[in-house]
Amino acid sequence: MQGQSGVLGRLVHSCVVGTVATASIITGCGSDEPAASGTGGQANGGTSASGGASGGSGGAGPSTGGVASTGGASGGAPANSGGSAPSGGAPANSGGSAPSGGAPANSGGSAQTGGSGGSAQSGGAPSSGGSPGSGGASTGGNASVLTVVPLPAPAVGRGGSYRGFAEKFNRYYTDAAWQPTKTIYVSPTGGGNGQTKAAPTTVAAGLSAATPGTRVYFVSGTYSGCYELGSERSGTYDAPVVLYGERTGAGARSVLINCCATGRQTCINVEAADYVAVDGFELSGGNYGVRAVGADYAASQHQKGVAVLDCEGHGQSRDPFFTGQSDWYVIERSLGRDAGSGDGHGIYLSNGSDWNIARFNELRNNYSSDLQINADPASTCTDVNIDVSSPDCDALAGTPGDGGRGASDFMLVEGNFFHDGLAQGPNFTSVRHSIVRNNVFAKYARHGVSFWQETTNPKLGSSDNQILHNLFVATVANRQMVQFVENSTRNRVENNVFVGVGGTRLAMEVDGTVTENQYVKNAYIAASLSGRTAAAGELTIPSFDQGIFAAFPAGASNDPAAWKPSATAPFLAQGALSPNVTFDRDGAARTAPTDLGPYER
Ligand SMILES: [Ca+2]
Ligand SMILES: [Ca+2]
Repeated sequence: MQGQSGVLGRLVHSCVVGTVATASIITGCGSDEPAASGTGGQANGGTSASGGASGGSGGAGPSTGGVASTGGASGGAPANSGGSAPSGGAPANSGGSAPSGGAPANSGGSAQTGGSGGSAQSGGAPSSGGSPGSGGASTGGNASVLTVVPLPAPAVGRGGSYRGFAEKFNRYYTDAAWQPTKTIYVSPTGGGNGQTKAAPTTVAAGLSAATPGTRVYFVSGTYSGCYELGSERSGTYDAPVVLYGERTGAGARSVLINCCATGRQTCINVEAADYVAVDGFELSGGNYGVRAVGADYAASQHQKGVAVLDCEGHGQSRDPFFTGQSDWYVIERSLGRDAGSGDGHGIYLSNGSDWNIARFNELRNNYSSDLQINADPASTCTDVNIDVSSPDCDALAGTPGDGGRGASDFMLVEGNFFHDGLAQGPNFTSVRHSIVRNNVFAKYARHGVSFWQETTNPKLGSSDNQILHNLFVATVANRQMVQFVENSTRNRVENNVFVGVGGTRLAMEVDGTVTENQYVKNAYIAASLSGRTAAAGELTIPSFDQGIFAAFPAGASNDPAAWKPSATAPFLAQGALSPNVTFDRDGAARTAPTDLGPYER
């Protein structure tokens, strides 16, 4: 939110949304980085809210249960999650028997032990288990992370399981066989009836005629304006509304929208409309490229099923891609660059959204954190008089009731290329039970990735996440490549590569509130640790040799392949193969023992 909250006395960085017609509270904001980093992010909320409901119950459901690959068959099963795959290898997820719902007893069950035996993943099929929302069981020990699916397939197919929940994503994304029931052609000038490509109508006419199942086909050209779909233009789970930008014969985008300069200045705004897909647009300027928001903070008021695919947003003063209160959102194969000083995030997922996917995107040269996931409990809870320690604020997504507005759960951040940021790397702020894998995080002017939060409620720490097979690169001194602070605990950090360039750099910073992270087989190359020491079996390599990468220095390149390992990379064939990360960033099958980092060689 904007810094209106004098009570908190926060130096909130400005990231307003401008005039919001239907719900002025929709903003999604929060700070850009932890105060601890010392670069001017504000301190946490500092309210006195923490006291209340702690005590360990209620909140976060199941333990993270460790990645299936760890195999540890035993116990640790959270009291009632039901999950925790019996050693037989039954998928933890299906182990369901989702207890009716009582709040999951604890989140404590040590992640370390919770793993499942065998193929949690392979078997872990579709949510046989606890029905979504039935209380924790669905994540059951979380042994099933989520199988890596190479492009061009979607991360999850139509009707499949996503982290133990029946998927609710946009069908245009999950179902390649889907066909629109109606297509309306539009062009910059319009003039036709819209029924054929030769007779396109105006964008305004096309959008106002959209109903579930409609594809609005933007013919090649340069458009000037801002376009909006409101709730009356919602699609449905079975019949989405699709905004499609024509491609050239070679498959390149050929529709450019130059954003308007008035009002919200959003090229494409999806305002409390569900099940809208936006595919194949270049969006230039304005405040936002594609903005997708729900109706209100409460989970039941969130938007559902927006998909942003193969788009490019650049030169927005705020964010190329922005969401708030938007569940089951996907952004994939999109480029967000050159976001400006008004907010400056390449992708911003805000306001306690859950079940989001950010996959195979490129973010570069953005003014602020290139991926900002901020659940915004200050905005979604404190500012509207909801205690941050109440289930309304901190409940795990999918648990009974309408809670969890101040936390973002079950996010998937996979295969992205984050690089050459003008400030800091991705922020995971009150982000829980999420997966971050096969990404490249290379070079920031400030520091790298942060797992943290803005409140004093320990349950809102960025906890129970899986950080697997990523590459982190830093060139600046004394700024961490990744940070876990403010109760961002019970995270599993495995098979990652940390590289310092130009001298020994700080790989990781961990504070005293973080005591239950697991660190397995990470490689630290010219990279130091703060707050912990390397675990047994981790690789510590004192100096960096640029020959370990395919094409170092990669600074002039926007090709992530520059960061592939060479034959001399010291982190090849070092890790245990996880059934949950069976493919690398390029879709190549991983083989045991697996190479650390995002690429298998
Ligand atoms: Ca939530
Ligand atoms: Ca290999």
